[in-house]
Amino acid sequence: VEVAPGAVHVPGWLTVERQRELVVACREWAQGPVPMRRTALPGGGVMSVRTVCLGWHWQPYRYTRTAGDVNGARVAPFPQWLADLGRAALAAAYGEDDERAGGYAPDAALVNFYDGAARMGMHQDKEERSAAPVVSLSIGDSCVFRFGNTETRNRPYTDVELLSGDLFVFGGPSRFAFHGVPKVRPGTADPAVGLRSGRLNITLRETGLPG
Ligand code: MD5
Ligand code: FE
Repeated sequence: VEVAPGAVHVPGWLTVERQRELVVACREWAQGPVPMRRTALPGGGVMSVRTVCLGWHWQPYRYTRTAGDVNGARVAPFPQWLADLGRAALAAAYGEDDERAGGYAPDAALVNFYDGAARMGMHQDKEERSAAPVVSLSIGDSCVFRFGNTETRNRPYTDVELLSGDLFVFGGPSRFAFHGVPKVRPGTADPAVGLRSGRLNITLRETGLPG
């Protein structure tokens, strides 16, 4: 389903088995070398979402190899199998023959955990020096995903319900649109995916940074 040019929603793309495997992987990544935590913001606030990164560490508002804002450790490497999953995701969203899928080489993942009260305010992802698409996978509780415009964090925007197993790809003119998560729907997850509560979101990006 194309929500906007380059923004494609593929409901139910991940099988329950694949979701279970990803939940297990996220549990391991959350242990470290850099633990999953709420990101501190420069103004003194703290995000309600908990995050752990692979490949490159995101901190407001840049990518680094080490987590200077957490424990100073180097982030875990970005696994090859996750890049393969990213290429399969683009092929599913854009079509098997689309040139954007084969050349996709994501080198950073942000794994976000939302408890029932977590939110993400409207923002743009513009720390990447690449216009390559962002791949987003949702697991666990469903949420309202607010997909906006490139000009302002306000209207017009479209609210999309993201369910466990859904794939969303943000490319082309949608890559730098404002977006956020105004609401998580506690208790909506299928117990079979193995998350007791909350929502996991795995996003894959090309940073465009050297080596
Ligand atoms: C989430 N995460 O559900 C979302 C999914 C983040 C974040 O927003 O920054 O970690 S990724 C949604 C996204 C990424 C890049 C571009 C656009 C949406 N977009 O143009 O709408 O935790
Ligand atoms: Fe974002």
